[in-house]
Amino acid sequence: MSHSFFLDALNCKNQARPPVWLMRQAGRYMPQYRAMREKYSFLDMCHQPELATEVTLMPIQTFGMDAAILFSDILVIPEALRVGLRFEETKGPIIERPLNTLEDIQNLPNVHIPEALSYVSEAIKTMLPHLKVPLIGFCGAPFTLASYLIEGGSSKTLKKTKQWMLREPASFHQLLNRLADLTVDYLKLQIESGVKALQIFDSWAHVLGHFQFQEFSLGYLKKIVDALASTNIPIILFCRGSSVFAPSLASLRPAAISLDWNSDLKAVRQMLPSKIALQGNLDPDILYAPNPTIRQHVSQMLKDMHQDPGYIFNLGHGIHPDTPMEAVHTLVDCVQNDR
Ligand code: 1CP
Repeated sequence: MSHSFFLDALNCKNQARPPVWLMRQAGRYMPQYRAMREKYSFLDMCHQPELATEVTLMPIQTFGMDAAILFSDILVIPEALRVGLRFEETKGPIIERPLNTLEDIQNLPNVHIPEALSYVSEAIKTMLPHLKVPLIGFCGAPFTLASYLIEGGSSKTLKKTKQWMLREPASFHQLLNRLADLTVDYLKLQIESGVKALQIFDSWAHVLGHFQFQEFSLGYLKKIVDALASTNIPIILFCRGSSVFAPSLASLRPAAISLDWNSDLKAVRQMLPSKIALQGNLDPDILYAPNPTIRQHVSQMLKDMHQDPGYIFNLGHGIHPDTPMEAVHTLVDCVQNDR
């Protein structure tokens, strides 16, 4: 692998232009991806190392981002717990046997992660020789995983999850603990297989109030970050809600915090310790705008973060499936060539 601006920025030592990659950069907005999905199911693409490799490489070959992200999903851990995961075209993920009671938690099978998720390890090892940029591994945060297991799929309000959390916090903690332990094993597997950085997605943390976040999310993120500290692999923490939770996230001393699009990058930078890198935070909707508007927003962010050695350009959340390809070309060109 050649010298990496991305890894330099994670160490807050980047002297060059900021690196750029995009959350969900491998996916449905790319015609090549949609063509592959005509032939294979999403889960087949996750399970088969050659297919996962092809999709991981797609955005790098097309746009030249400075980092690749493993093609997989946060829901592979629930799948390994044999709760009946499937993906439906219009509804997204569905869990056939969602958790309803403490007994359901206790009845979850004991899974040996290196065995159950060996296909992820194989995929990482298959793709590494083809990559000239660092590979980012990832997982979902325990709170976000718990929400899918309880809701049985996507939900806008997470009502069942919050009701369980508030009515029976002890059993909710049991579930979070279990998921945190599995996640540590899973991330260790990814590290041993060769990823160079990790991102933890707490995509549903924004439904939590301040004290709920401390109790039901942050403590488990800490457990994971602490368990991996000795590996020296940089960890990026992303929450929807990270604008609000940034000081709490910083208390865990991750390598980087990935910011949602609601706050002013410059202001958050001033609030964070200088040893923590900052990633983000363009509103993904801006990629629907005409090219000059995209350039104007990107340039403003580059100006705000000018010469910051720990800045990584990214969106404030995942790229939308109907984003025009040309908008992505414009964004990447603007960051890499500052024009
Ligand atoms: O660049 C990449 O695409 C990398 C691979 C990747 C990642 C990092 C995928 C592929 N999913 C994820 C993470 C992920 N998955 C998150 C966290 C990030 C985020 O908040 O955006 C979440 C919440 C999921 C769960 C999930 N998987 C959803 C969201 C549903 C909801 O509740 O809103 C969906 C639609 C999926 C399926 C999925 N995962 C990935 C892709 C490309 C797809 C689309 C599958 C398809 O129909 O082809």
